[in-house]
Amino acid sequence: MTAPGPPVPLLDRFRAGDPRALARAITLAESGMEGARPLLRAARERAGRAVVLGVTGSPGSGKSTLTDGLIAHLRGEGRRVAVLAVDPSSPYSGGAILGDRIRMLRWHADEGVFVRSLASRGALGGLSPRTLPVLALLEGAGFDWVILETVGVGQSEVDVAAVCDHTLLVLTPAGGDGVQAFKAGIMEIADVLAVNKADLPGADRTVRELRAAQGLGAHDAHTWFAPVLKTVASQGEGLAEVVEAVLAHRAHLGEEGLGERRERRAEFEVRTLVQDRVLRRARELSGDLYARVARGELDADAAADELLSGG
Ligand SMILES: Nc1nc2c(ncn2[C@@H]2O[C@H](COP(=O)(O)OP(=O)(O)OP(=O)(O)O)[C@@H](O)[C@H]2O)c(=O)[nH]1
Ligand SMILES: [Mg+2]
Repeated sequence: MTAPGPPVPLLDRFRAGDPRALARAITLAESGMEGARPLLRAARERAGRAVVLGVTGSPGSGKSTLTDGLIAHLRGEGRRVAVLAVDPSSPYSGGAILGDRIRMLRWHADEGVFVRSLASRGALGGLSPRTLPVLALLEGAGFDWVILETVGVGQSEVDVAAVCDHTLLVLTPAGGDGVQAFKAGIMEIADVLAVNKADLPGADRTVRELRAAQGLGAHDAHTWFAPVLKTVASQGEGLAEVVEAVLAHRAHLGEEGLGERRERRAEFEVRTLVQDRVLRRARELSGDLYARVARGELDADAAADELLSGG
């Protein structure tokens, strides 16, 4: 069944940059409504101007505080900023949502700031299929910066890196966070590293360890070494340097590199949708298929073929 398209005025208002039309468009996209599609196409036609920055890192490392500080800094330069916070209600965040709400409230009256939270997480632990269309809407809505904040647990930080132009990894001096990141292979996804809570002991050591670790990887003349910066997000310290580092990475990527990242984003979006549909269909069609595989009546390959061919 095809739902009716959005009334033309919504599309016009979205094109004109009306924040209420954007909010409505996001609601449509989030719930996977057909009506979102013309809006998404309109957004895509104008995408490619915004700096799309992913902010990820361990729970409680200060991502939201830092994002808020980035908004303040960028607003000071007259930039328009949109923030998409994914999964702020993760069990890892504890009571952080209320703090986030209060923090973000101060932007309520500022038309140059748009903040939205999505509580959705994908079936495989990463970004949900609904996140990407929302990101695309924000990208096409005329913001100078679009920031995607998500807690780095498992697949999600890898996903963030796959869908953004730049990835900022937020670490802290506590508990050997830097070394952990290196061991877990997370450092490779970072274009900029912030050692936040640099007011706490051990920040300089963490920075040194991270820089040393970076030198160990394979590199050549074109390798981008993610700048390792100290920040005290709660005091707004080091944020100008973060913005500078992101823009330096943007210059490093150049038009070609940015085009590749946009394509990667589109690929990710389509792939996530395919994955979602296939898994949903597999659930619908599986019947006693798994039981038959378990009993050895059918091998797993044949079962997969059966599901993909429509049962
Ligand atoms: N000492 C210190 N505390 C900080 C700093 N930045 C943030 N915090 C505090 O760290 C706590 C967590 O900050 P958030 O910004 O909510 O961290 P988060 O990474 O968004 O947390 P989740 O979204 O729950 O993963 C809060 O109590 C902040 O006030 C900093 O630079 N120094
Ligand atoms: Mg947060």
